[in-house]
Amino acid sequence: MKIFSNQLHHLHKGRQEMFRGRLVDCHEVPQRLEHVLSELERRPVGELLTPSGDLPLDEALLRVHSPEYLTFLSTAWDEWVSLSPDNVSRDALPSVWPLPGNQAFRTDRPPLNFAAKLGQYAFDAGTPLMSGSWTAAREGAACALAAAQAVSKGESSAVALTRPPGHHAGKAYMGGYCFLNNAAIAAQHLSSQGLQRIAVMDIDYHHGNGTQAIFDERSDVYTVSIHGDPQTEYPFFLGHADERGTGAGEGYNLNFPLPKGTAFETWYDILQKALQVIADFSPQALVVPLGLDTYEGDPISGFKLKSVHYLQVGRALASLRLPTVFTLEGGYAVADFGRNTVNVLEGFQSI
Ligand code: OKP
Ligand code: ZN
Repeated sequence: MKIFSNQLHHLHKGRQEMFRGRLVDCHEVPQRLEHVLSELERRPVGELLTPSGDLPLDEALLRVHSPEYLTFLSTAWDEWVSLSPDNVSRDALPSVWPLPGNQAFRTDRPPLNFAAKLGQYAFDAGTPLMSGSWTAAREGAACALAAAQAVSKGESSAVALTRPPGHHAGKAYMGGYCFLNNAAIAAQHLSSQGLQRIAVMDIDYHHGNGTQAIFDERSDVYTVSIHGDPQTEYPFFLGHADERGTGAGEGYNLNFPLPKGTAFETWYDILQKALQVIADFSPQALVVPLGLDTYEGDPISGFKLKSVHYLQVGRALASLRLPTVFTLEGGYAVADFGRNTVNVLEGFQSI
């Protein structure tokens, strides 16, 4: 198992996020990844690597995200600072949005104002954009691309230790701590290399709205997600069981929303069901957006999995016997995050 990481993730270190009506310290912190790396030192499950500098990263990003959005991300920090020199010590958070639907604000006249632009490209106020966000997100995406490349060249599994996470980011939007959709970048790379059927099994606590939306109209990438019911859980506006895909993609998305408070036994039954659906699709590869925020100790989530259960989760994923790419998503019980992540990988390797 090849494991890709990059120390440049440290460049993304948001200060505060809007959470339950006030600004609180960010949950998605650099120490998360340091805990994974130190646990991997204690319990090596694979070869630790840094992505090579000559990956075709720009092409890979453009196959998933719009050029306008990528330009926005790459210039946002400079634009923010150019508004006022004081902004150097402040993160950018959106505060105004073109609410869609009946109220129909105009989106045909792209705003010049930076706060308005941020509202155009971000769907929540929980995702601070700071000086290093673009570089860190890009290097995270490079890990995802390198992992997908390793698998497409014959490696049986590879892990991208991505931070910031990615599964909430859409073709042209950021949100939920995510900027670039690492899992989609990995899946798209496998597709571009000629695979005709790829499955995505998202096991983060939160619905992978970005990944679902990116592949919504495609029948060659089957997206499956088990998550907290969006009626009560973030991201609220997507992730219901009746979302089965659109057009040619109809039948190639499947959501398993579960109530907040769900414990391992119920969750694991659903995982088995989801994996059977994936097996019936007979994919040639699997991408797993791996969130560890299903953990009982997670401060912002509501499932009740215990550390030991993650070994079993890894074994269940491995039972599909598919070339597999993992991307790292959520998990905010920081001190236990390394153990839980490596438990999944160790369980996976044991099969
Ligand atoms: C990212 B990932 C609710 C605020 C929720 C966003 C959670 C993002 C989770 N008031 N904040 O899927 O772990
Ligand atoms: Zn999550």
